[in-house]
Amino acid sequence: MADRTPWSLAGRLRNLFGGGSADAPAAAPAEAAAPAEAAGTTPAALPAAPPAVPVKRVIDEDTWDGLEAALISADFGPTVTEETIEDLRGKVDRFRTTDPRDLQRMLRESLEERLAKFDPTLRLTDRPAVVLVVGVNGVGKTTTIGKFAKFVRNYGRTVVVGAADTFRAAAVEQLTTWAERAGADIVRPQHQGQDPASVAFQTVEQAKRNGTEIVIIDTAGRLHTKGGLMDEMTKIKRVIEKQAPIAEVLLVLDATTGQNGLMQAEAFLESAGVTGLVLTKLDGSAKGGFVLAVQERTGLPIKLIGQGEGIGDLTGFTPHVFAQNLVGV
Ligand SMILES: Nc1nc2c(ncn2[C@@H]2O[C@H](COP(=O)(O)OP(=O)(O)O)[C@@H](O)[C@H]2O)c(=O)[nH]1
Ligand SMILES: [Mg+2]
Repeated sequence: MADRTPWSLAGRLRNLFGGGSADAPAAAPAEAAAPAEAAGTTPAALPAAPPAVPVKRVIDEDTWDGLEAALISADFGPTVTEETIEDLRGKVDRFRTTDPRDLQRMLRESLEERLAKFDPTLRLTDRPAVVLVVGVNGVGKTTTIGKFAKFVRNYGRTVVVGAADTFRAAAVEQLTTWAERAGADIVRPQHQGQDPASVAFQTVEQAKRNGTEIVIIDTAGRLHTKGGLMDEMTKIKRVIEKQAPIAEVLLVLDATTGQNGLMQAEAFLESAGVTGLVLTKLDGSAKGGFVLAVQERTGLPIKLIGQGEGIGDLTGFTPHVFAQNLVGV
């Protein structure tokens, strides 16, 4: 993750605080992103580098205004932004510092502290460990499953994926391709539109028969009626639990849609018994701050981060690294 994230916040803060010099090597990630962007491998979501302005040597009201604007534009949301500024004003007073570089370091610490209040550990010790992946259409569920299957295969675990998004043949084909690439088995519906719960059931059944260690179930993201969704999720969970406990229910959120995406996903939060979040598309996004807001809004830990469409573009979530990449020190 460290060298992949094009954090626009870090760039803005560098202008504001004057970080990113030799004594702040962690600012490198923001710069490392530039060649990929130039080569066209990163969506053109990054604002052009702001013109060089003389960096302030002391913390003044302009510094606080600039910091507030930077946090808001990085999608921290008004609550986190306000609380963070208040916390930092208190610290700056207490430590009697006027150096903007101290403020930048305090910001990193403050964000890291908040990010670390949630436990990002994936619970995969059951055998089989059943992981259900939910979320609205297009957020990256199927892609995440492909990457996640590879992620656990790299640790030598055996994996079977279940194509319980049964309504579109293309969805089954997409998952089949990912399973092949990841070296995972797949259970497909016998016919289009087969009851998703029965596919989930058969997947867990096959895992138990073959001694497969990890089961990952793909689901449809249709937000038909809330009641319908709730019924479908309850049924899928119930039939799985007849065979094995569910280890994780991962709600996938598209980081580029920010707070709006979270609202769309709220039905899943209520009905699916979510145990953790996956944030996707953080590669093309200037919105890293959403990460913090979303944990606090949902009370759920982020467990995985998707940063691209390649099979290796999934990592666990490390508050320290994340805060460092956000702030640039
Ligand atoms: N840039 C980027 N694109 C992603 C990421 N994850 C998924 N996508 C893309 O988002 C689109 C929808 O993904 P898909 O897995 O089909 O979403 P689903 O409908 O939730 O299963 C596809 O074009 C994916 O390639 C990511 O982390 N970064
Ligand atoms: Mg899908």
